[in-house]
Amino acid sequence: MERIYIGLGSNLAAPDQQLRSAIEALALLPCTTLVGVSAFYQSDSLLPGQPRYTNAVAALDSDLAPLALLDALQAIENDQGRERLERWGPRTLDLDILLFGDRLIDEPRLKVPHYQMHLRPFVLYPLAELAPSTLQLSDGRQLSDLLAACPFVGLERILPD
Ligand code: A4P
Ligand code: MG
Repeated sequence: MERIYIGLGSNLAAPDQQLRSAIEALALLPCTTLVGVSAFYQSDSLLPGQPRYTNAVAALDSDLAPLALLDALQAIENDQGRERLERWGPRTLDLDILLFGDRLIDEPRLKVPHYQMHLRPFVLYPLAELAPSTLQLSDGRQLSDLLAACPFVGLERILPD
């Protein structure tokens, strides 16, 4: 079993509902237990001119191998109507593997830790709700240091209903 953190994001087609559906799908993954889900956070898109995003983080314990998990996450994205038209385009659902136990993964299809998580308050703050404050990433960085360098700006925390 490894502890895995997944970043969820949506900015199309009722984003909060997309996240709730995705969380139900994560709970049904084989060889996997859904351990926790953060609050939901709304923020402006990193690209101007796109609808606002809702983001959250989920914690899983899983025996799936990393690429098997990635396949399963992409199947959930596709089930929820994800169309990949342009990189960083608006999407009904984006599921990113943020951390996978203490693994450093550098494969063509999968880089872990997620390459931009340290820049993204909508990833770090929900992650901090679930992870121990002393969490060390597999590349040696401390979550507390990343949080200190990433102000809580532009985020609106929404309690799930
Ligand atoms: N891939 C590599 N590493 C990973 C990983 N750790 N987890 C590969 C998941 N996938 C990973 O992803 C492209 C490819 O990345 C996948 O096929 C997989 O093999 P994608 O989801 O198809 O494309 P994308 O999401 O458009 O690209 P990317 O780089 O994942 O975009 P991001 O980083 O997700 O950014 N603003 C707000 N407020 N909130 C957001 O969530 N998200 C984006 C998109 C822009 N602005 C945003 C938000
Ligand atoms: Mg993505």
